[in-house]
Amino acid sequence: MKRFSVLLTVLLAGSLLFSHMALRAQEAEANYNEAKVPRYTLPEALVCLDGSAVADSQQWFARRRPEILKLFRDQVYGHAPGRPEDVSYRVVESGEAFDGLAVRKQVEIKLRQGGKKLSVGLLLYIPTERGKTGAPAILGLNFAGNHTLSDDPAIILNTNWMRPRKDSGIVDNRATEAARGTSSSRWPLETILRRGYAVASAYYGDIDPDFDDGFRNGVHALFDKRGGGGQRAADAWGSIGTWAWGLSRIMDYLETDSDIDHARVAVLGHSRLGKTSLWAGAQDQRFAMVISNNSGCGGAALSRRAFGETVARINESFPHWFCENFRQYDGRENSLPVDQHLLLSLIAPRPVYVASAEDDRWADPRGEFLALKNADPVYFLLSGDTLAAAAMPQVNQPVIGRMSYHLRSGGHDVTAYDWDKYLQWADRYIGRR
Ligand code: GTR
Repeated sequence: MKRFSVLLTVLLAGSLLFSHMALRAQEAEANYNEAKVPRYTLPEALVCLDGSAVADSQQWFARRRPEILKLFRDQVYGHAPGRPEDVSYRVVESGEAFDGLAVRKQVEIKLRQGGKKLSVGLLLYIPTERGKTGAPAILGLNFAGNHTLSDDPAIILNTNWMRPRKDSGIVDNRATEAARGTSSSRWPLETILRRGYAVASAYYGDIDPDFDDGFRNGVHALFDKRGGGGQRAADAWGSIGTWAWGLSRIMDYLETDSDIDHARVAVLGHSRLGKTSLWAGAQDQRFAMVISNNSGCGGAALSRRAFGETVARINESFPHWFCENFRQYDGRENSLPVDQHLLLSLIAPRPVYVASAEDDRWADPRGEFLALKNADPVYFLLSGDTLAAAAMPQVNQPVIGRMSYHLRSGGHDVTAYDWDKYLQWADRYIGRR
């Protein structure tokens, strides 16, 4: 038995190393040359599929918005179910945190469907000083367990499968004490709390473990229906769809918690979780604001530019992220009926923040900027606001407004700089009252 598990660990480490090397090789051979970006025409945000123009917000919300949402569901992320048959919430732990700055609450969200169940562990820090309607909150999933956000010893160690962390050489797929606080640079909790915001986070693997298992584990197990021959529908949800759905289930809980002002919740995510926060914000209008940190391909970046990571590459490396239909567009981005400017348009008129990093060419910073810029017509129609920059701004010159953008110096990460800008922006719309 022991020998077997040693063998398994060696095999897992070997295959991880191999996939890591394969990924690096892909990154090296991708196109980073602006002159080689193919010619493309973006689908128009304000023209319906039948060719009629959208003239006002009523037509946008009644016709064009549902049409675009359906296209993303059919062709990109897949369709998600509604709320499960049964949901229950249990506060499993609470206490004072950070010398009285906040209250910590850990809530078990139990979802049941078709005789099966799934638990999501929500970690909440709520500022002690908050208004009558509760605190505004920033909600985001995390990559490696709630216990990695802070070295607060009261945070429950997650017992689910953990994605091995190539950056730190950890191939262990179980949470360990040693991992406490290892993501704290990405979650400056005390700074956020001092500014008056609550933080809500859950481990994304609680909703769906991030590996390709044929869509059998996580929340897929609760809902997936297979047709003849065990086939899934070509528009059945992938993992990004499940994580976004999980954010909405957390929002269901926040609506019941009077310590939180659920009308003032911003959803944030980095990288694959940035793709997730955009898709969650696009579908669920209860999210007051949406932040995409370095979300790249399948997130804020225009697919048609095929710069850095492409549709074909992402589908090959992460076959479980999108729906099966998305593969039709491998190398055929021009035939996609949508592009990511339309995903951002679905968030309008709610404030949206797209952030890129200069050295994160794999995520195509210019493509992220251009997607946001091309959401201008919808934002203008609904709010009168547009992105206050005609061309891509210089490094570390943020453009802040209802539509916000920055290109930070440095690489693929969430840093103090990013948070500083997000909080400045959030203060304008959902800040302290
Ligand atoms: C990369 C992937 C990106 C991004 C990133 C992450 O390997 O190619 O699309 O999602 O992972 O989530 O860290």
